[in-house]
Amino acid sequence: MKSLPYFCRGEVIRGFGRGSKELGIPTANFPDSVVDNLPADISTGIYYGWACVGNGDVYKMVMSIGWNPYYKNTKKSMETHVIHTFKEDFYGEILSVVMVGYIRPERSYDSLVEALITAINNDIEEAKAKLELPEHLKLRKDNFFTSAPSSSSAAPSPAASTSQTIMNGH
Ligand code: ADP
Ligand code: RBF
Ligand code: MG
Repeated sequence: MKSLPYFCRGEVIRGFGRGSKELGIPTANFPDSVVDNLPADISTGIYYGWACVGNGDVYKMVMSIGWNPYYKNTKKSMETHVIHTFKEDFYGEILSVVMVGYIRPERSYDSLVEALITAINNDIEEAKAKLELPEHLKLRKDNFFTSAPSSSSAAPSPAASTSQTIMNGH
């Protein structure tokens, strides 16, 4: 996929509230403005990469892009599970992410919520391992994460020059 690594950011909005309640895996949802900006060659499915909330630390993440076939959503969504335990929700804050690799397509899992949870936990383990590769570790330190989220002066870093998208979520 030539669009990876793909950098983007936007405000964390409310979804259906299902991630935490039904799956035990909270996902920070992006608004349509971010979803609609995805390059055409970023297919739906599960990705891994790095994420930071506001000006906070950079953590590993897994992201789901698509229609959540298990729940038969009609709108395409982009949801990030940050691999870190936060003390509080962060609705309304700016989430910055870089997607660095693809894991798998979304599946429906025959209505078994346990199967979906197991799949997501496997994704998390795969993301944790893959992100230890030197080529991925270096992106954690990318200027993208240290530039002020809403700043218009956030210039693309060399690593990001082909695929950076800056969105301030407004
Ligand atoms: P929603 O449907 O509104 O997205 P979720 O149940 O998926 O609800 O919960 C997502 C919210 O949980 C995020 O918007 C964020 O405020 C909070 N949250 C807490 N910890 C995390 C985490 N590790 N990763 C993603 N979101 C988290
Ligand atoms: N939803 C699906 O319907 N099928 C999937 O295969 C699927 N995989 C996911 C993998 C990860 C790593 C994450 C974070 C979410 C995934 N989801 C999938 C989305 C899940 O259904 C969604 O986060 C919840 O419905 C809460 O919005
Ligand atoms: Mg969510």
